[in-house]
Amino acid sequence: MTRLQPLRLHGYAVSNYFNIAHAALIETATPFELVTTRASQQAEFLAISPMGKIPLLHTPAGWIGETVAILGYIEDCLPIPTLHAADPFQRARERQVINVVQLYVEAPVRSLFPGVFMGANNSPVSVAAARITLDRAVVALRHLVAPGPFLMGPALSYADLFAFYCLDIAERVCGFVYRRSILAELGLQGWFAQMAQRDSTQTVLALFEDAFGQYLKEKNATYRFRPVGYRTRTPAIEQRPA
Ligand SMILES: N[C@@H](CCC(=O)N[C@@H](CS)C(=O)NCC(=O)O)C(=O)O
Repeated sequence: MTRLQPLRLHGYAVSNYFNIAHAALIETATPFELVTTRASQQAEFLAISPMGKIPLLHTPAGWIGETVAILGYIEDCLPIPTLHAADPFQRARERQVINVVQLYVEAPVRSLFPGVFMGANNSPVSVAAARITLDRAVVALRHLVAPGPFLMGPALSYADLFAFYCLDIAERVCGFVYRRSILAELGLQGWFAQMAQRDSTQTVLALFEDAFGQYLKEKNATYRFRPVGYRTRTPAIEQRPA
């Protein structure tokens, strides 16, 4: 498909979902612009993002929300399969991993954001409930992924991008709440360290570190953040204000 104007990715770099979509655009060499946009429940925003969430992709045909749908669109616009395997079975397995990470790692961890990143408290009930789902997800992911060197084999896939940004946030939350390392339990520290070296990751996480430090201050968060010092390595991208 030919596009006359670049795609515009709306959101901001505190969001792990925005960061997945940003990394996918870089990794697929898709031309794009970033537009800083905060999630909102205002009617005007709900008209383009019905759940009031970020990220959002503005395409010549209209708006797309939900990261999985955004990744699907990016991939479908490419001339050849790039970050999904060509083989239908392998592709389905990649999507299986993405779903497991989204529903059974990211969602329970997100339920704990208030007490970690937002200056509030998590009830013992929510801490215990999240742990049950996380424990099951760890067992599931041990069955599903084996770095070789990427999660699904020799090639980078959307499963790697999705898992990287969700496990990054999960590692922070699980360390803080449970004093446990989900990466260690999954045996994924080596994979994670390799992923962190990619140019796309460095670029995305450089923006994350700036935005996240500011966000935690705004929220008076209990979580203490030590920036790693990621540096933008890919060519400058136009960033428009909201
Ligand atoms: N399922 C959505 C989740 C997106 C999401 O939760 N985004 C967060 C930021 S990381 C958000 O917009 N939160 C605001 C809200 O939930 O009101 C996706 O895949 O894009």
